[in-house]
Amino acid sequence: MDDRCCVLIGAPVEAGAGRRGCGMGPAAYAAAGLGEALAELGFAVEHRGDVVPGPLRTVDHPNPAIRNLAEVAAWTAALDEAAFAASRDGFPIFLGGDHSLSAGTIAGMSRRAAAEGRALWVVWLDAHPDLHTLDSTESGNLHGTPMAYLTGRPGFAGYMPGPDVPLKPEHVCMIGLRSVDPVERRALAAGHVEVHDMRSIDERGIAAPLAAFLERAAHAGAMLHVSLDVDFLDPGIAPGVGTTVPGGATFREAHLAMEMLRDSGLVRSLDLVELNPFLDERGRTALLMVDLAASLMGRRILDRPTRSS
Ligand code: HAR
Ligand code: MN
Ligand code: MN
Ligand code: MN
Repeated sequence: MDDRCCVLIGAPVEAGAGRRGCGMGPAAYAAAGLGEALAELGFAVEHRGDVVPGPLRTVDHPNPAIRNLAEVAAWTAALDEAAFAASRDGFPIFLGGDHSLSAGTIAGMSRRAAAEGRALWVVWLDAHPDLHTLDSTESGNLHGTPMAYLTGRPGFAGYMPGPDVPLKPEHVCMIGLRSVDPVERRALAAGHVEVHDMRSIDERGIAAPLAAFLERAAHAGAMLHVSLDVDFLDPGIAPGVGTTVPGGATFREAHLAMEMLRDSGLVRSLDLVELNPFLDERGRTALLMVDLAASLMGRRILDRPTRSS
């Protein structure tokens, strides 16, 4: 793997979200200058274009609420392959698209880690744990399910393609939670996922819990994946998302998390998810996500371009 090469992979999936618009994400990241920002940091940037999902296999599920299961399953299989392949060549950045895409990208990265004799660990930055199963989702929006799929909760077999190498819940750290459904709360209480909700960030800050998780990951020789959902951020700074939840991370909390993740040296891949350009205001959410990605990829605070507003 060439660690000075960045592979940009479009994942314009919106079948998992409750509203349209996430499919425009990859174009918005291009317009917001993601490629240029990475090149400025010294990366060779490979634009691999948009992943194309395979043919739909119609799958009926007894839960009548579920929407677009065949589409999400097809995206998951294609993104699993794309992630496994891209991570051989460089550092993949997956440009969403709604959060259902992480079912594929993280499964593919988990296979990559296994191929290198390591385990994949995940930092999940989100207002939501996305821990619904196909049986428990009431909204039927499958972007609320990838973490259940990835950690091997029951009920996905026969409907979804994998995952070949499930994540261990104790290798997952969720930061920023503030919208958790009762079923998800029970799953978190019974499981071993590390959770730092916004109450805990308010009280302790973001640095201490993240540093502790990164130390645990480093000690284990982990390969780390970061999944950044726009709604991790406070809607006041990131309005371009379909599921705004008040009380999210601030500008500096988010940048500090990216800077610390960078300094860990463990991160091998990144999802940028849930950007909805149709709901954005003059590109500000897209620009902020690009800015955060640049921090994760090594832009230091004193190198930031100055901006007046
Ligand atoms: N838990 C809710 C549901 O299942 C909301 C899920 C929203 N998920 C995202 N990604 N926007 O985090 O419908
Ligand atoms: Mn999410
Ligand atoms: Mn979310
Ligand atoms: Mn372990």
